[in-house]
Amino acid sequence: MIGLVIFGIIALIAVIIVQLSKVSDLASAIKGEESARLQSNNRTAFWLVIFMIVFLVFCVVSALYYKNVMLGYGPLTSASEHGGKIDGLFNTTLIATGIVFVLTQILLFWFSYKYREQKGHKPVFFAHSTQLELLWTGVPVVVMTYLVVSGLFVWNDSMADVAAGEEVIDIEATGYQFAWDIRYPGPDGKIGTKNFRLIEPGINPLGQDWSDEKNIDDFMASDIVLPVGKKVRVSINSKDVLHNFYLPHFRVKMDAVPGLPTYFVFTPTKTTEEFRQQLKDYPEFQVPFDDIDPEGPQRWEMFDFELACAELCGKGHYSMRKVVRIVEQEEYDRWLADQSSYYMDNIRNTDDDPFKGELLGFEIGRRKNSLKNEFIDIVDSDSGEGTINLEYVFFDTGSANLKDDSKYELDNVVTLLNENPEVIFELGGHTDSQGDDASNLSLSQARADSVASYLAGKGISNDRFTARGYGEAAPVQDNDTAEGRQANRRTELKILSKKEG
Ligand SMILES: [Cu+2]
Repeated sequence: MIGLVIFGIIALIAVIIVQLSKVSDLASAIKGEESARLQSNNRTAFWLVIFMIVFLVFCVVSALYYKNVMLGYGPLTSASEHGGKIDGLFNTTLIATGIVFVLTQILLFWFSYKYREQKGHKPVFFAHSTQLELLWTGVPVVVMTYLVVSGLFVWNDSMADVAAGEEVIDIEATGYQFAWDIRYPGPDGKIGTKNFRLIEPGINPLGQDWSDEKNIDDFMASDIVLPVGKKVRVSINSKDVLHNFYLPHFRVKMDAVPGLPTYFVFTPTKTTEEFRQQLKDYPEFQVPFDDIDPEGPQRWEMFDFELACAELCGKGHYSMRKVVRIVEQEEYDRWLADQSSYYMDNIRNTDDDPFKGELLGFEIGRRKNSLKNEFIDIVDSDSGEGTINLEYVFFDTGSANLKDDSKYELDNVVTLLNENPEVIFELGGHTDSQGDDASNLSLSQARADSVASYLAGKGISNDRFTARGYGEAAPVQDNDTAEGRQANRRTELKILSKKEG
């Protein structure tokens, strides 16, 4: 509505100017041609100078007014290592073109004032001036050369790939209509291979090749979370049309091209929290985040870095937004530990799994870590006592023969016992309630003995432990269900206390 009123006012002013010029035409007819033309020239020349002043003041004032909401200035200075150089380049270009802009505007309007038609002034004509030609060719050549060369340096710097052996966090962004899939490499630090022929919506959205072990621990993240100060290499892909991976606050912008992976390497230098503190000091960000709730949080408090698609890729283009969180290293490590592998959650032991029924190195590593955590928690506790269920110790049915797979768990136990020589313990064998009590008791004793001899064979001293069969006497779950019975058939490592001295 206000816009309409302003437009109306401008239109009316234009009408008035046209009418005034008609009046002056009439006046010239009355007063005589020449003096009327001189008067009109004077007036036009005067207003041109006024226009120039108003225009230049408007340019400067509007630039200053909007400074704090433009990338690169005030609160929105770059949050990445190379970003400052790109901003610097923009500023150099702005200063160079700004000087030329102001000078040419002043000359343009001042000349039309100074050299307007006046009584007794005669124009001078000259066809050629070598000095002038040299000046207006030479100066732009020097300035342009400087801009292009310094631009090349910044370009090479910003677009450089990771050097061989350099530490980097590899992630992958795949754009499609209308979202991004963000894939992290998992604990092995390597992103698994993929093939578009393997893409199955809902089952294998990226076409990951499950026979590549690097894929096993890869996980998909809903937000992009990255540690501050670490180099990140984003590999950028598209599944359908052109998209563009744009992180405005980090001055990262790269096309996502179907069939042609691109990349961008950058290093975040400010955490989300630090950036909010940077915004906090500026009035533009001290306003309510939500106009409907003026008492609610302010804009700086709700700020998040974002990933946007900067290619108009279809009608859902606007929804290709993701939050980017930059955190301290400890928080990043905690977040990583909470993520779970796409393969383990969705593919493991299904018909799509080429390793169905096999034990994977990745799983062995996971078991090792969880056993270690349990063990350390008990040893570090006040009492120093507690029981660990050795989940991955298996026997042949009805026998005390250890299955081959058990060696992973038992070797982990040996390592922990060697690292903590003060620990003494009991090995407990347990069965379910099927079969008669006496044979269950003897089977459980035989199984505990079998684990004991394995440990002894690996050099764990006999005086640190005892082996005891409990038969069916100590169930942990109901023996009425198959799962309950399975849980009751178990081998336990009971840490009794720390050996004195
Ligand atoms: Cu897009």
